[in-house]
Amino acid sequence: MPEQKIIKSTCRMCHGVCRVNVHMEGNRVVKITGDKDSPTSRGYLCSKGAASVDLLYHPDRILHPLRRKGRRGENQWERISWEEALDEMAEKLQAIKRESGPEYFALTQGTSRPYSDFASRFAYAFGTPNYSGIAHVCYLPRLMANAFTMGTLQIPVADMYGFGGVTPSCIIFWGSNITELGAVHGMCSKTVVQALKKAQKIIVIDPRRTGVAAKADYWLQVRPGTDGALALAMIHIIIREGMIDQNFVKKHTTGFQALAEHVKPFTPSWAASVTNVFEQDIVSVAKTYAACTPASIQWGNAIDMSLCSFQTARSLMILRAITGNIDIPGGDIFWVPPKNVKFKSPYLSAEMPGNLLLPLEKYRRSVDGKKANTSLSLLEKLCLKNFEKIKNRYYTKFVQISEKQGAVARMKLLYKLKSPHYPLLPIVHPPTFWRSIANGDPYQIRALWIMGSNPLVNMTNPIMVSKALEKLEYTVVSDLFMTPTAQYADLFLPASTWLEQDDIANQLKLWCILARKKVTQVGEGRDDRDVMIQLANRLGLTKAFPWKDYRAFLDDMLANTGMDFQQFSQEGFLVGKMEYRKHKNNGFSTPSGKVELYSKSLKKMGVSPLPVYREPSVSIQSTPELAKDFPYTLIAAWKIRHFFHSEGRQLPSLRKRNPDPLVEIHPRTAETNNIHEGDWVWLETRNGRAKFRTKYFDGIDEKVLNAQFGWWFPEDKAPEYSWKKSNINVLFGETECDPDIGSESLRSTLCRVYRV
Ligand SMILES: Nc1nc2c(c(=O)[nH]1)N[C@H]1C(S)=C(S)[C@@H](COP(=O)(O)OP(=O)(O)OC[C@H]3O[C@@H](n4cnc5c(=O)[nH]c(N)nc54)[C@H](O)[C@@H]3O)O[C@H]1N2
Ligand SMILES: Nc1nc2c(c(=O)[nH]1)N[C@H]1C(S)=C(S)[C@@H](COP(=O)(O)OP(=O)(O)OC[C@H]3O[C@@H](n4cnc5c(=O)[nH]c(N)nc54)[C@H](O)[C@@H]3O)O[C@H]1N2
Ligand code: SF4
Ligand SMILES: [Mo]
Repeated sequence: MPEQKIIKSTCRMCHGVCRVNVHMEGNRVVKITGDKDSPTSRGYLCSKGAASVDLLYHPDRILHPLRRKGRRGENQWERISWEEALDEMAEKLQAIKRESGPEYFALTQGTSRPYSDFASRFAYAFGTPNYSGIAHVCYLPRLMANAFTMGTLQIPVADMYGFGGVTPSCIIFWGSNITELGAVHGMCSKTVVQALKKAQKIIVIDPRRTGVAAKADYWLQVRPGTDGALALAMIHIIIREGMIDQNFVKKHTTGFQALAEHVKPFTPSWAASVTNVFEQDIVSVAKTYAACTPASIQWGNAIDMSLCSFQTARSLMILRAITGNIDIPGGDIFWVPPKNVKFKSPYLSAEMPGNLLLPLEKYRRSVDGKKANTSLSLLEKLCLKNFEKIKNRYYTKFVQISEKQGAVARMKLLYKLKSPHYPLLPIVHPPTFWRSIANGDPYQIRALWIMGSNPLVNMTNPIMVSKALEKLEYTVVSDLFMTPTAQYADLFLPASTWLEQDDIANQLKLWCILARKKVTQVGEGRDDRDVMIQLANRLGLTKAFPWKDYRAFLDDMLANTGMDFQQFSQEGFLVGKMEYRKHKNNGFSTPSGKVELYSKSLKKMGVSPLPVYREPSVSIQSTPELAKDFPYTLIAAWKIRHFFHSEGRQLPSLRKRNPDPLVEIHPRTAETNNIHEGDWVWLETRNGRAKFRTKYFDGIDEKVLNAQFGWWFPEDKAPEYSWKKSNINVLFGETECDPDIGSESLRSTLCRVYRV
């Protein structure tokens, strides 16, 4: 019998926040259980965490680097060594740099995973501005809203842990489904559930009657995509009723008078007509939120996916500020990260994402910049040249400024350099990025590295993404499995799972870091960060990647704590010492030092300085003619409890819990359309259709449908694995985007439904 032992680690089957026990027999992982002593998760473990063992040993995992043989789509591969793979890749990239310029290489990544901090750093160090991802529909709108309102690249978090002795008296769940999903962006649902039990008032703003909504004091069933209108009306009511926190507003905000004037037209009756919520309910909810302190807003991804995602997030920041709920015990707080940990988060450290490694003039060559391909004036050239010269001196200064004065300074500089179409998006705008590759406009990107992402499934207009993938001369995909996207690769680099990885997990938790321990190794899967370091060595980028390997990087991160990784992993975690009301001594990191209800910086960048509402471009209200043919409002963003995005469809223990792609439909709507529970139906827009199985749900409006996101079928035939069959993104073509930050309206479009 091999030796049995338990190793403590940190799960990463989602963003990863739960501490777990990894049960070993010799070198073999046999089981995962929750860790009762965990400060973040208190023993919690979800179905995905438990399925980690299935993932680790899954027979379809790719365990060696592969080079494509034959034509794309033939699914013919040859196994090569890591040395060969990295040599080949380095050679290709060098050749492209030499022949065309570094910007002809691009890199795109998925949601935050351990490689994240390294991916942008790698792109910028190589010299390309063409770095893209999914942030425009995930987290970034909220992050930027705070940057321009309170000055830091850190979003306020509902004080569910209650380190100050109290948890929120009033909790608004605003477009968040965390209790169903398990964990979201560094917060574990168990903590949230415990805080909910203690709250006096619970308010849910959601088009669907979620589990929390069913027990809430108020459930506002908003029409999808209209949260911005509701938020403005709530500001209106709170100001009109004199329910603001006078003291906080006076001492710590600017622009209150302008705000008060601005929101006058946004009456509850106006909001009622936009959101389909009763006027009286809007008034009651606004008053309850303002009267019940401390109050917090547990906001979710729904805010990030509309045509006014940034503006709506701004309104929610303002609601928190005018009610004085900022950084107080039980309110919406800013975590204090553990002391002395370097690069604790790319958001807090200006250095880690590597923006400044990119020669400044290169920003102007990004494929989504208005100035891409235009030549610089003599004066501009001179400025940039001098800027480059003094960059080293300036660099330190810049890092200091952006860390002290916050995110705004950093954004403004980037904006100047890149002049992007979407002024608040620091990375290349994803839909524009894929369109650029498909059309060779403004120039033809030649090589692409797709790092942990499945854009054929997670991007709108996937048909165009597939055209772009065909256009590329050299594509590298780093992943755990062959996916529809990976089938376009010339080179496949196998990644390691979390059980094969040492790591300092800090995914946006900020108040603590957690140790993840490598417990075993299956095949040759390699940590993505090691791959980047090894490639950087071949490409002469060692200044940006001075570490021998990523273990050395982890040691470096901890260098000032007096521990190395080995010691830290024995401790398990390191927590920051929470402090509340930090603004009392430090003010806010905005140009004015206050919460900017009115933002001059935004005005200068051509963005509305006060929050506004925009109706979805395709909706019952904005396109009534179209609604005759496509009568249902579609939410195309149902994240699934048992899967992380497009992952996990291969894992039997998870797939059996959700074997088919689902759409929620009201039973009466089903009846009208001659549809029964469990039927396969087509959802269709002007752009395309996809197949789903119906699930009856009377907690949704009769005119609204809610479809799962992320589907492809690993069991179906390669190379397509039926990625078009039930891919909700096929219903989106060229789509209008939020003019401020570029997000698509994934929470609201129009469709029809009929039986297959
Ligand atoms: N199990 C699991 N966990 C995950 C993920 C996963 O794929 N699976 N993904 C992770 C990631 S990257 C993210 S971004 C988060 C997302 O997690 P959350 O931030 O919780 O967001 P969602 O679950 O997408 O949606 C939350 C709620 O928004 C509601 N909603 C839909 N449209 C609207 C609208 O227009 N207005 C309002 N107010 N509400 C609306 C939905 O009904 C749902 O209840 O989850 C993370 N955690
Ligand atoms: N219609 C619609 N579109 C959406 C959304 C929606 O709700 N509706 N949600 C959006 C949101 S919020 C997000 S965050 C994105 C998600 O987008 P992504 O984060 O790109 O998620 P996936 O599409 O699942 O692709 C992730 C791939 O990475 C692989 N992988 C997992 N771990 C690792 C690793 O450590 N290293 C490497 N190299 N590979 C790894 C997985 O096997 C998988 O193939 O989708 C967005 N797109
Ligand atoms: S919620 Fe996420 S981190 Fe926690 S057990 Fe589930 S998958 Fe793992
Ligand atoms: Mo996300």
